[in-house]
Amino acid sequence: MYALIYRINVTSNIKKQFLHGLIPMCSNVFTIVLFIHLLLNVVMTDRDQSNKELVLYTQPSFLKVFSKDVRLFEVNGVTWKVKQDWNQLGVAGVIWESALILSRYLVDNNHLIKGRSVIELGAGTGLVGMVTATLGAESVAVTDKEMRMIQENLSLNRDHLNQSCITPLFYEWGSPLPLSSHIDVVLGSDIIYIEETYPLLIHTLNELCTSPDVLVLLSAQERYDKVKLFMKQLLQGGGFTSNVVGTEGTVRIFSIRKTL
Ligand SMILES: C[S@@+](CC[C@H](N)C(=O)[O-])C[C@H]1O[C@@H](n2cnc3c(N)ncnc32)[C@H](O)[C@@H]1O
Ligand SMILES: *[C@@H]1O[C@H](CO)[C@@H](O)[C@H](O)[C@H]1NC(C)=O
Ligand SMILES: CC(=O)N[C@H]1CO[C@H](CO)[C@@H](O)[C@@H]1O
Repeated sequence: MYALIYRINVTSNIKKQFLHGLIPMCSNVFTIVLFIHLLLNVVMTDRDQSNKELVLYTQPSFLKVFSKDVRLFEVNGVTWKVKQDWNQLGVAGVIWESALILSRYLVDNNHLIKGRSVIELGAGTGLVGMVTATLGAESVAVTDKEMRMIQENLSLNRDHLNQSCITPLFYEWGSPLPLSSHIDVVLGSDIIYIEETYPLLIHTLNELCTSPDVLVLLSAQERYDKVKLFMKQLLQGGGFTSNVVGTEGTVRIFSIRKTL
């Protein structure tokens, strides 16, 4: 109110001075806003370890494909739509080759899935879990610490899915399991990539594998020695055995079970 009365009373001379002062003032405000924006950007980028990891090993040629909004995949006679959101969600938002390869492996070996209770860890866009749900699984829990892509995708592909068979669940490795029911099969595609999470992931596998009957299938792209290191920790410290049951290009599928 005071400012309003002040403005009405200013003479044209003061008005001119006021306007001259306004331009530098605006540019100062702009500079401050820009600075805060940049600062936040640095803080946010630094906070997400997985985004940083990604930059190290992804070839630039991949990025072009990933930036497309919706990609179509033909698996098990169904055309799956997978929405990709590279900019907003980093690794959770793009579909990886190993997801396709694991999906196709499951289609070819659907006896491993039929009638089983399945959990997918680090599901990302949810393709593996969705394909699994069409192979006669009793139930499929698709889990990740980033849920938005899974949700969107389940709804994009709902025509192909039996809704009572597939459940999206928030789950971060190492934390208490998101479900109490017995699990027969654990799936994970391209989830071996952040060394700091290996002990958490191994802890989760230990919780899920209550006996050697529980089957774990992990697909992984060989990058540096990351996968080798994970397997070493899993076999030596974790009490598991592992066999390579499929290889396609640089992607391997590991069949893992708890030792007695
Ligand atoms: C490289 S992506 C693979 C996604 C998907 N499985 C695929 O193959 O397309 C790794 C996924 O693991 C998830 N992830 C990473 N760390 C996690 C953690 N500690 N707990 C749960 N999920 C995690 C990420 O959100 C991401 O979706
Ligand atoms: C959907 O899934 C549930 C739970 O696995 C199952 O009982 C039901 O028969 C399925 N429905 C169809 C149409 O396949
Ligand atoms: C099965 C399931 O939970 N589907 C979800 C897919 O995403 C939509 C929108 O985000 C949800 O409303 C559905 O519940």
